[in-house]
Amino acid sequence: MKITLKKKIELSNFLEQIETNRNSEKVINKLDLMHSNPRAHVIGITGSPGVGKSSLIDKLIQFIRKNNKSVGVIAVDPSSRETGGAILGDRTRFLLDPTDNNVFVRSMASKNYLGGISELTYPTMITMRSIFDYIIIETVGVGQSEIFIKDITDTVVLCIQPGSGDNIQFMKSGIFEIPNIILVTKSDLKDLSNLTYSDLKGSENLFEYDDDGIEILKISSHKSSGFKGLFDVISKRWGILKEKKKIFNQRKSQDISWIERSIIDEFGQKGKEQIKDLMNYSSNPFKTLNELRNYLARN
Ligand SMILES: Nc1nc2c(ncn2[C@@H]2O[C@H](COP(=O)(O)OP(=O)(O)O)[C@@H](O)[C@H]2O)c(=O)[nH]1
Ligand SMILES: [Mg+2]
Repeated sequence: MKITLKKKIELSNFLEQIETNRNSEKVINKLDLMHSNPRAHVIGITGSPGVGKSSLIDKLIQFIRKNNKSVGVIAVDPSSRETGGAILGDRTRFLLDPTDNNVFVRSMASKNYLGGISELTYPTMITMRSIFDYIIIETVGVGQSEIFIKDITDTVVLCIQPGSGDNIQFMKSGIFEIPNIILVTKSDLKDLSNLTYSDLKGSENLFEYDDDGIEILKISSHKSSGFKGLFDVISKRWGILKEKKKIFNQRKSQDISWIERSIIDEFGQKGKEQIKDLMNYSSNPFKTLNELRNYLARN
């Protein structure tokens, strides 16, 4: 599907409305409508700062566009604790063609929302998911945000810096239960990346946590190598998710997590306890959350 300039402007405007007027009935209804019309495969890219996530996404954008598909990118910046501002270094890293309507990038600061992911990430993702063929969400791997990326994406890609202690550290923290795909980045650094790759391959059995297993690949953004392989793996996974209807259940439990996190964020753990028996979610997460919020505000 080709995206027109008009559509892109509409999208921008609606994302502004989400930021300024998230609890209005109009916005809630529109969000639920978009939620029930998903289109994209949502891919999360995470890993330590400097591992090469943004460079990789830049290449992925080009790859997707060459295949005539559309892509939306959400870059979540960790806010600096002191200033509350985002480190918006990523914005400039993507080499975008300003006349191409089939690419759309949104940067957001993570503020203090639980898990380091902005409270706006979920509604932004839902909106963009109904429009583009692919959504890519970049988050810095800082402990908890890795866990929460799983709550807003269909597929998690964890990037590992060659020669770093990343793999050992991740394994200790149990973060190897999170990714579906592990990428050793900067594979142009041959010796280091080969070493890290074989380390990971050697421990593969430790992180085959579900029946679909995990894919481990090497990639270089500088050499543009490994992207076809990555894309094949992404497509294969999408096929499995859809065929087994796993995607439906996975997204439904993500909706529930988001509702609960939003309640905790606003009303604390006590709020979550109060709504425990009221939670009977099937569809319309935004309306559901709004009703629960109204209930808690009254009680
Ligand atoms: N050698 C090499 N360096 C890379 C590659 N990809 C990224 N880098 C470098 O790694 C640094 C961090 O890259 P960036 O994409 O900003 O990482 P991010 O913080 O994870 O988003 C930059 O200096 C990049 O030039 C690669 O494929 N090979
Ligand atoms: Mg980056």
